[in-house]
Amino acid sequence: MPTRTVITQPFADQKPGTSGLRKKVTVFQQQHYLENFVQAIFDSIAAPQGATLVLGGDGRFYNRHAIQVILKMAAANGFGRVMVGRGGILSTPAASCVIRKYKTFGGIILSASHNPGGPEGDFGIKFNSSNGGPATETVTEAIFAKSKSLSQYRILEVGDVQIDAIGNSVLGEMTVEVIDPVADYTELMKSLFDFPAIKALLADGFRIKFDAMHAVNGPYAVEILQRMLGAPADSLMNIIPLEDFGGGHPDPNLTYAHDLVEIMYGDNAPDFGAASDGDGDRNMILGKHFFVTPSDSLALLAANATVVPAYKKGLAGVARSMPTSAAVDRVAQALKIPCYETPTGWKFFGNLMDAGKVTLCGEESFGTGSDHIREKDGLWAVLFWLNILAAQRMPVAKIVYAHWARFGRNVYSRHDYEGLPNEVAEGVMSHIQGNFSKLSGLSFGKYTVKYCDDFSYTDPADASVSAKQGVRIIFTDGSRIVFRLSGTGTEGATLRVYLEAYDADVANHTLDAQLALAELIQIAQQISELKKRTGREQPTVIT
Ligand code: VG1
Ligand code: CO
Repeated sequence: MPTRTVITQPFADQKPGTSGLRKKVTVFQQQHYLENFVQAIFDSIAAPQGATLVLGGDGRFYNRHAIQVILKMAAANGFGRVMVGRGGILSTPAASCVIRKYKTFGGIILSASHNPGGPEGDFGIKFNSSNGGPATETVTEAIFAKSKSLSQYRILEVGDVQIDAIGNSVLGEMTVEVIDPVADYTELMKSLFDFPAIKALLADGFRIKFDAMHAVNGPYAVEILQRMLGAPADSLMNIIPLEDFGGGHPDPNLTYAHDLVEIMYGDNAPDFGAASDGDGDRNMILGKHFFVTPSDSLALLAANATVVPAYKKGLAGVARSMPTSAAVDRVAQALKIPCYETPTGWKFFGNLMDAGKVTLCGEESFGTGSDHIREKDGLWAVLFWLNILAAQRMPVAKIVYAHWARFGRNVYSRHDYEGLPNEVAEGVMSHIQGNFSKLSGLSFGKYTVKYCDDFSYTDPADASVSAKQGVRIIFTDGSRIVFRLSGTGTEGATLRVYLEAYDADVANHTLDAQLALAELIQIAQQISELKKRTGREQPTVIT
């Protein structure tokens, strides 16, 4: 079959962000745009002739087209086999699972995660290495450098390959193997958790509600929660994956998962509620009339890990991203295990896990995971919670209160200012950075600034340095304000303000995080001149 070498011009804007290249679908639809980036990946990863690649995505608009392009390019670039999820579908955690299980060279995941989909929405692509995790900073930099100098790409000139039935077909010298997107992941989950205990919990009338948000996790949830664990059909909602997620924003938080939130805060609310995002790697956990912050969730999973068969021997260590609250640090201290602080994005956890330093990790942005794969994992977190609930047989809120009573509470909130002009957002950041020396030692009411800095991280595995990962203002009592610019947005800039205060005496204080953090929110405004500089009175999203 003829391989065509296409002469092309490089694009200047293919810099991968927090997790891969994310752009508007219309940007990806430019001639050669997708092909260039795929060739930049292939040129940077030095795959041996005949290597195996895993390929799949969250099923959003443009997924099917991109799958065909990548298959034809993989064949023209010397790959021997591509394992593709049926229909081009693989959740991010399932892709990570398949890459590891079959010891493949790596994989390409098509997703813009929690960003909206559809012709006017977003698309994304990223390369994961043989450990199943997002490519390291070094590889990502190489891909970006290559994308800026690329002058040609190779593609097979053939018709489309069938991807809707399980089995093998041939593309040039390459085998296309269509796999069941759910089976390997399901088997892994079964090996980690106490399925009989969870099944018994559900059989005893414990009611759950899982919202797949019309995204990729629908079929996974049907198989695991409904078919294997026996949850009644009405425990699941929005389970049919749609190319535009039903017009919604597949981001499991209190703002965008409002259907579920209404149910969980309504009359006759179920005992447990959860949602996951576009590509299935995020999770939101709710109890009856109760929201568990992701930072607390991570801490709680760590504190209770030994009830889960896979973690019954304890944890090697834990890790959290810098903006994530220090709740898990307190658990690590009590368990006498190490706790690592990394920049935002999952790629940094993978190296710690490969080195055996960390078993559990998480981020404030509704991401939790463990060393079973090298991505965060939405359904895994749901099963972890159900396993704990099956063991403790207490309401979600009670479990969280008991945790706070033991460890104290890291009251936490994130305020996002979306769609700001780039120069305004950067102006806020440099204004704060310019005032570091003036801020140190300054007192604002009961809060005194201990120090401020720009977070920088040296990866213990490859010694790569990631600088300017967010501005931290740390107070003498351990409270923190963090300012950071998002690396996943596709329109203007998103400024994230992370607020955290430690409360040792939870029983006597308000549950309402916004109230409890009111003073810190004021200080954040004052330090950043946010209102004046952005003209915004309120954040776009509060989580
Ligand atoms: C956001 C989150 C970050 C997460 C990333 C990818 O990044 O804050 O914690 O790792 O999304 O998540 P940023 O740069 O916009 O803050 V997902 O579910 O897109 O893979
Ligand atoms: Co995601």
